[in-house]
Amino acid sequence: MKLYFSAASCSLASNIALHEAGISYDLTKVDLKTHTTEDGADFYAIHDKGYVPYIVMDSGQGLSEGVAILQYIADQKPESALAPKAGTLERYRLQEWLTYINSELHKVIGSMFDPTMNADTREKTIEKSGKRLDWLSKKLDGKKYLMGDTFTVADGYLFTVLNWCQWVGIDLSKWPVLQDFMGRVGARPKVQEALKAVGLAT
Ligand SMILES: N[C@@H](CCC(=O)N[C@@H](CS)C(=O)NCC(=O)O)C(=O)O
Repeated sequence: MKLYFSAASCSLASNIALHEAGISYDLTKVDLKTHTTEDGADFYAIHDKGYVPYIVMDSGQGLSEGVAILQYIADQKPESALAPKAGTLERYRLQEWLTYINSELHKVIGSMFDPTMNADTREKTIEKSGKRLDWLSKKLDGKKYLMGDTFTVADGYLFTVLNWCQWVGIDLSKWPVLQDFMGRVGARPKVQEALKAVGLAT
C-alpha cells in the first residue's frame, strides 16, 4: 500500500492507523501548495481531488476520503481492534465519531489555516470550535479513548485534528481533559513511530 501524505495534515491519522495496525507501507509526500509530489509528479494526475490522504492499494486501486481510508486500514487487520466489526452497533458508534471529527472539527478547525480568513470570521470560527470542544471534553471526561478503553482509528484522527489547535489560535489548555487525551495518544509507541515516519518527531 502507498500513502500520499503531508506531515501534520489530516493524513497523519492514516499514518497512525497504519502503524497501529502493523501494516508496512510506502510513503509519498505531497506539497499541498503546489500539488506536486516529492518526486516532482503532478498530484492531480495521480488523484484528481488533489488532496491527502490518498492511498493506492497493492491491487492498484486508489481510495480517498480519510474516514473511508481509516476504516479500510482497520479492516485489513481486524485483530488490531482499530474498528469494531462491520455491521455491529459499535461500528456505527465509531462512524458517528469519525463523521463528527470530519465535519464538525476537521473542517471547522482546519478552515483557520486559511491566511485570507478575515478577523470577524476567525473570531466566529474560534467561538464555534470552542463550543465543539466543550462538548467533546464532557464526552471524553473519565474515558481513556473515544470508544472507551480501546484505541480506535477515531482516536488517531482526533489527535491529528486537535494537534492543529496550537497553530490556529485555539488554546487547548482550556480543556484539561483534551490535553490529557493528547498526552495519552501521543505517548503510544505506534503513534510516536508514525510521527517519526512523517518527520514530526525525532
Ligand atoms: N474530504 C477529505 C478532505 C481532506 C483534506 O482536507 N485534506 C487537506 C489536508 S488536511 C488537503 O489535502 N488540502 C489540500 C487541497 O485541498 O488541495 C477527507 O476528509 O479526507
